[in-house]
Amino acid sequence: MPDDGLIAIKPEIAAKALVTAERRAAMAEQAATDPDGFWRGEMGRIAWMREPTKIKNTDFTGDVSIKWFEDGELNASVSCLDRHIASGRGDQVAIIWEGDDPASDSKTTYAQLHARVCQLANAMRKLGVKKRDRVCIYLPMIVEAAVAMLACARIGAVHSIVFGGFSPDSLASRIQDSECSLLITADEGRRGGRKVPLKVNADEALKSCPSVRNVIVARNTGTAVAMREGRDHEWAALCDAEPTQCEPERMNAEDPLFILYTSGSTGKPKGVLHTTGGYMVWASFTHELVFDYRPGEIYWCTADVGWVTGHTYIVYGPLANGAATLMFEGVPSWPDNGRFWQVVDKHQVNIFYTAPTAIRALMRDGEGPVKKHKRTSLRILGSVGEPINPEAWLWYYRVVGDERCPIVDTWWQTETGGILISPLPGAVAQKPGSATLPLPGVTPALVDGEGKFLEGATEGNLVITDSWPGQMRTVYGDHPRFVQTYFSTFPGLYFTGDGARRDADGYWWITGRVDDVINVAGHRMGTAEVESALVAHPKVAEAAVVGMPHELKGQGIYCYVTLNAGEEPSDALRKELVAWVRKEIGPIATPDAIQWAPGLPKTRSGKIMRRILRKIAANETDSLGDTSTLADPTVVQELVENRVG
Ligand code: 6R9
Repeated sequence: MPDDGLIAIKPEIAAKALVTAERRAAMAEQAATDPDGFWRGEMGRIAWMREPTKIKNTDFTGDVSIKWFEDGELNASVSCLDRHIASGRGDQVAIIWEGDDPASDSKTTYAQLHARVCQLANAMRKLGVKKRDRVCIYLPMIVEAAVAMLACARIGAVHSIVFGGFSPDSLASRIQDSECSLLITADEGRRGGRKVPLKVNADEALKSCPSVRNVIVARNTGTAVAMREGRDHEWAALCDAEPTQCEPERMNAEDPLFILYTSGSTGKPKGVLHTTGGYMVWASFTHELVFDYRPGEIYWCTADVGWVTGHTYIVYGPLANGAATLMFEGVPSWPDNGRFWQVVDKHQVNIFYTAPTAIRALMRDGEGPVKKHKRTSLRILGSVGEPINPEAWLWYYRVVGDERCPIVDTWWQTETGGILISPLPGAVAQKPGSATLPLPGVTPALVDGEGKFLEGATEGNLVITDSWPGQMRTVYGDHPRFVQTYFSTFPGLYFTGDGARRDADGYWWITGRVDDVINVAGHRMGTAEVESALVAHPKVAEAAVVGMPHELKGQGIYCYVTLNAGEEPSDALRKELVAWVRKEIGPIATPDAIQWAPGLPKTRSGKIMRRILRKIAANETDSLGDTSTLADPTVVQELVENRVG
C-alpha cells in the first residue's frame, strides 16, 4: 500500500458512530458559518451554574483577546463529578488505577472520587488557599494526582502540574514563576521497578521558593521522608477527618483553571494558561468525538498527568463525559514489553491512546509480546505527541489492532488545550501517517515565510486562522510574550510552530517543528533550555543544541560544546556533562550526542547557523547549502570531520 493510500471507514464503526461523514460535514459547515449557534449547541455538554448568553468574542490582532462563554459561570469539578452522581452514576467507576507493580490496582467510583476531592478541597481552604491562588502539583501517576487537580478546581485555585521526572531546579523555576503558595507531592514515585525521590527533590527545590507556605505529602511507597514542622502535612492526617461535601466555588468561564509550563524556542518555559468554560467544552467535545466515546466504555490514555495530554485526556475530558479512565503508573517495558496489552486484557480496555515513541519501541520486539494477549476489547486506537511514521502506524493498525480498530492520529499542542486535527473514526477515511482533517470549528491554513496563504496541495507553516474554545488565553504573567510568540510571526494568525503538508485530498501531514523546539520521545524541549544548562557548567564556554533523527525517540538531542580555554575534552567530561544536564533539567533532557566544537558556524553578526548544525547532526553533510555568509567557513569542515555517531 502506498503511504498515501486511504484506509476506508469501517462500516461496522460508521454504522454506530456518533458522528458520520455527513454529520461531520454539517457540523463543520455550521461551525464555520454560525460559530455562536454551533457552540451554543455544544456548551450543554458541561454543567453551568449560569448559562452563558455571550458565546464567542475573540480577536487575533493587536493585543489579542480570546474569550468564550464569557458571562457563563461554572465549576469544572461539578461537571466532572457532582452531575454524574446526581444522574445516578455515583457507583460507576471513574478511575481505574493500575500500579507500576502489576499486582497493585484500584478502582475509584464517581462518588468516592467526589468525596476525596471534597475532603482535600476543604483541607486546602483551611490552609488558606483561595480562589486564583496557584498550587503546584508534583505527583506520580497515582489517583491523588486527579484528586488534587479537581480539588484545586473545586475551590478555584489554579493548578500547575510539574512532571515528576523534572529536576529540583526545573520544579523551582516553575513554582517561582507562578508564585505557588502550596505544593502537593508524594514521598516517592514508582516507574519500571525504580523509585523516584519526589519529596527529596521537592525539599531541594523549596530552598529557593519562599512563596510556598504549605506542602501536602501523599503516602505512596511509604518510605520515611523528612517532614518540616509547620510546613509539611501528611495528606491522610489532613484530609481524613474533613467532610465529604464541599461547596464549589462559582467560577467565571474565563477564570483560570490551570497553568502548564511548556517549552518554546527561546527563553524559559512559558506558563500556558487555560481558562474554565472553553477548555471544559473543548475537552468534552474532542474526547467524545475523536474517540467515538460511548457510556460504559473503558478508556486508557497512557500519558502522564504532567503533560497536557494527561490533563485533557486522562482527567478533564473523560471525567466530564462520565467515562471510566485508566491511570497507569508504570512503563510499557516493565516487567516485560507485553505490559500494555496485559493491562488492556486485564481491564478490558476499549479505547487506547498512546505515543508513537512507545509504539516504535514495542515494534522493535516484534509481534510476539503483543500476540500473547487477546486485545479483543479494543475498538479505537489513538496516537499523539509527534508525527507517527507510516511504518509505525501500520504496525499499530495490523499487529495491535488486528486491522479491526481505526487509528486516530491526533495533532494538537499544550497551547490548543485539546485535539485540533484528527480523523473521527466513523467519518474520515485514514491514511497512515496523516492526522487527516481538522475537527469541526478548527480552521488550519498554510502560509509561506512571508505569511502569504498557500492554496492546494503544498507544504508550509501551519497556522490556525480563527479561535476555538480550548485555546490558551495568555502566558501566565506575560501577555506580551503570548502575543509575540504566537501572533507576531504571521500577524492576525495563530502560529503553531509546526510545518505541515496538505495533499491533493486536503489531508494534513504534520512534518514537525519549524522552530527551535525539539520533540524527544513526545516530550517538547527548547534547544535553548539545554544550551543554557550546558553553559552553566564551569568548563563550558558555548553550546549549540539541535535535534537529530532518532529511531525510537523521533528526535534525539545533539549538542555542540565549546570548552573554556585550557579545558581538555575527555570521555569523563562528556559523561559529566550528560549527568549535568540530567540534573539541571531532568532525565528527559539527557543528551544523545556531545560533539566537541572548537568553533561554531556563525554569521558575521554572530548568529549561530543552526541549519548547518542540524545537517551535520543528521549526517546530511553533502547538502549543507550556502556557507558563504559565515564569518569563518572552515569551522564547518572541522565539525563534519569530527561528527559523533
Ligand atoms: C499534545 C502534545 C506539541 C507538539 C506539536 C507537534 C507535536 C503532537 C502530533 C504532533 C505530529 C501529531 N505533535 N501531536 N506532531 N502529529 N499527532 O503533544 O502537546 O507537548 O505541547 O507538543 O508536538 O510538533 O507542536 P505538546
